[in-house]
Amino acid sequence: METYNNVKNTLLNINQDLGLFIRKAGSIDGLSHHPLDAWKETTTRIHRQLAEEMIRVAVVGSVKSGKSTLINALFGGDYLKRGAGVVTSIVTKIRPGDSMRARLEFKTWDEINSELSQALVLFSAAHLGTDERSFDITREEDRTQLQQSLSSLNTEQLISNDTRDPNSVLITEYLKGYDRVKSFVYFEPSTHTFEKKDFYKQKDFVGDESLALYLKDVLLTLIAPEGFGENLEIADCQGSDSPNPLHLTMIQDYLLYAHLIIYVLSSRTGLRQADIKFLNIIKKMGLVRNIFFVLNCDFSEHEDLADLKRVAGRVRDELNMILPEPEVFAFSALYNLFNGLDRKEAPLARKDLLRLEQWREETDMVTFSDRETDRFVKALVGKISLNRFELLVQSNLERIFTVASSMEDWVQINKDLLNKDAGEVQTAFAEIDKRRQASDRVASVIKDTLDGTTRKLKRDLSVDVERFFDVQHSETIQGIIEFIDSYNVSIKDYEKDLETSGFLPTLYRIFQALREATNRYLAESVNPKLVDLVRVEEEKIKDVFDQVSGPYSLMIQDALDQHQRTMEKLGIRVPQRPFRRVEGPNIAMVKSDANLSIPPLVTTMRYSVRIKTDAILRLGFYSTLRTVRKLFKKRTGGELESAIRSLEDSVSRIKEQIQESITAHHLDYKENLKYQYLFKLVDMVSSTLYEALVDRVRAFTGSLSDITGLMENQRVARDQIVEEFVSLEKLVGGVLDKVRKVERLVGEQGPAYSGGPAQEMQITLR
Ligand SMILES: Nc1nc2c(ncn2[C@@H]2O[C@H](COP(=O)(O)OP(=O)(O)O)[C@@H](O)[C@H]2O)c(=O)[nH]1
Ligand SMILES: [Mg+2]
Repeated sequence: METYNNVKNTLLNINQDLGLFIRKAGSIDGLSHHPLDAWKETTTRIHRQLAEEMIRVAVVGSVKSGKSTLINALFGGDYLKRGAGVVTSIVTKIRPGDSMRARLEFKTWDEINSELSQALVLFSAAHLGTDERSFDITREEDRTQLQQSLSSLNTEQLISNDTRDPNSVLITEYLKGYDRVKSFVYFEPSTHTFEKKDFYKQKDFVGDESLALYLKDVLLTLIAPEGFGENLEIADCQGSDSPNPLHLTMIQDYLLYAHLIIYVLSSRTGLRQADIKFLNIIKKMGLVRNIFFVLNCDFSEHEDLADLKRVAGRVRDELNMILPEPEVFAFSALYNLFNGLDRKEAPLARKDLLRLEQWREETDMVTFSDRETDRFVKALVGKISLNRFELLVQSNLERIFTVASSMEDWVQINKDLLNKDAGEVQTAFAEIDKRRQASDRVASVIKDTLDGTTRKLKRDLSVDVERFFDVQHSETIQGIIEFIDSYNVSIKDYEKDLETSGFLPTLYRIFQALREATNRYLAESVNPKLVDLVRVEEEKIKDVFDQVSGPYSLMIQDALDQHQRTMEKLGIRVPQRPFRRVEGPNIAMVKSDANLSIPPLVTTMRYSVRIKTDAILRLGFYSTLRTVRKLFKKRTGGELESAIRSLEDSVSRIKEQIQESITAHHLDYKENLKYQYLFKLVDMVSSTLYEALVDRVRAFTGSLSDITGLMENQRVARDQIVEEFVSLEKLVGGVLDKVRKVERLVGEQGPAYSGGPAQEMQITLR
């Protein structure tokens, strides 16, 4: 066996044979399509799984740690923008393919407007001096007005605590990019593909904040080094340390589906506070099992190899305190990238070439880095292969085997029946009909009890979910409420703002600070708990169905034994093969088959839309906005005091508003989680198990009665039909041979695969 791709292609090939079988069998006149339809559905699913299912690798780490550089080095070219910024932290996905392409998906105008309206909560009131109304960026008037109010703000108003107010940054960038991007954006989702010589234009797009902001998704297709294979997605996830908690949440959403995390650290900085925080979040989300750490070594930063090793040792020790036995690889991604390009004789910028030459002289460090790079690539490819085998090959091989064996039985039974005379057939039918009734009963018992199990399970899950989201008693929801309550807004700090900017802008700024802090709390404390809840519930689902699949399996085995005996008695030869226990369905597989995913975590942050500005501004102060400013100029002590009191009052109303809208929003999330995810998953797992069980007996008894018609009506054509069955028999026999061959290969190679195939790879990483 060469690589995973060969196995995959063989499986696809076998699956095609199964499809051919179904088509041929379907063309035999007078046959019922009953078992055929079920097989067809299965083969379609297998095809989709094999062709589309991705192994996902998430590359994460602080800004400028070298994520993009590492991915570039892996793919051997400067494809991703290095040193990109932080306003937009879009997840860039890279998949191997046969040509270079960049597919940019744009947000819709509605999505953009909704994002802007969230940023504009209280902003308009504070800066436009007008009432809130829904903002529409496509209206020139709205843009002009917003632009004017932005430029009327002084720098002091835009910068708080040394950082620019993230919402005005967002608004500014959106306005800045509008003209250049408007021809790409529509009310419907739209994409644009850059390819061939235009490929690199994507870098201008992604690298420019004001354009990148309009992007929803970026997918690059790159020619991968041999050995990477297909079905692979590597994601450049920037933003784990972004000041905007929404970015962190976007990464969390990706991590939920990642099979492997590559965590990049820079040797210039080592492990930083932001890393520790993020790693703890990953840990809370239950995702620490598959992490590789890359310590991206800057050769220029280290005196000598000993120094580099010291840093590596320290990082390892520090990581060890967060998670057990971290796998750390220390090498220079930029050196690998430059070196790879240089060896491919790709032109390097003069400055880069000079750096490369300088680094090459550091032979100790280069040798060390090369060794570590090899070790990393081997581990990476090994991990990917292992995942592929577990996720794609093993379970699909099992499915293919089940379908093929059923087909084999079905052909055998039909063929033998066709060779009997009318009397014998009559007897056979009477017997088989009895068997069919018996297995129908088994099937319906299974169905009923499974339905019962499903209902009870849903009730249990519902109780857990309700408890998690309960407004009064849930630790999580109460945690949010308490967090907001205890968030200390020291009005004193805002006195100066009050004087310079006036009442509403100050209120706006307090609101911003509070909302950012709340979002951060949601991202860091609530989302991990939510993910953990889902994991626990999925485990529950798995356990329940694992438990019931045992007894059901026995029932099926029993029914099958009886079928076998009946068939033998009737002189129908059915291939003997050992009974394979029907296992509880693989949850990951069911999820992917049904395209199920939990409601995105980012949606938990869209509560702002519910905030009622007028409730915050209800105070008479609002109407006297302009006079207030004047009053401050006079600095009458009593008036300042009353303004401060009003501010305090408004802050508590802001808090209430945020609390209310978050609570309401979480109720929505809860409903979605239950009905759109968990319940659907339960139903899918249940029906998958049912199908798997009943499939086993279907070949024996499924719609055999139809063959009576076939034989009576078409006695003349009988020989021809027998021939068709013989050819089907050959086809399915061939399939089973191939399946056994692949099984042997996988059996031999499977476990060794974790370290095996790297030798076959010609990754040009260095
Ligand atoms: N000197 C040096 N610079 C590096 C190295 N790796 C990355 N860089 C530079 O550091 C900057 C940030 O790297 P980038 O890959 O964009 O980081 P990201 O934000 O994590 O994607 C870029 O300008 C890179 O060229 C390295 O090993 N040595
Ligand atoms: Mg980057």
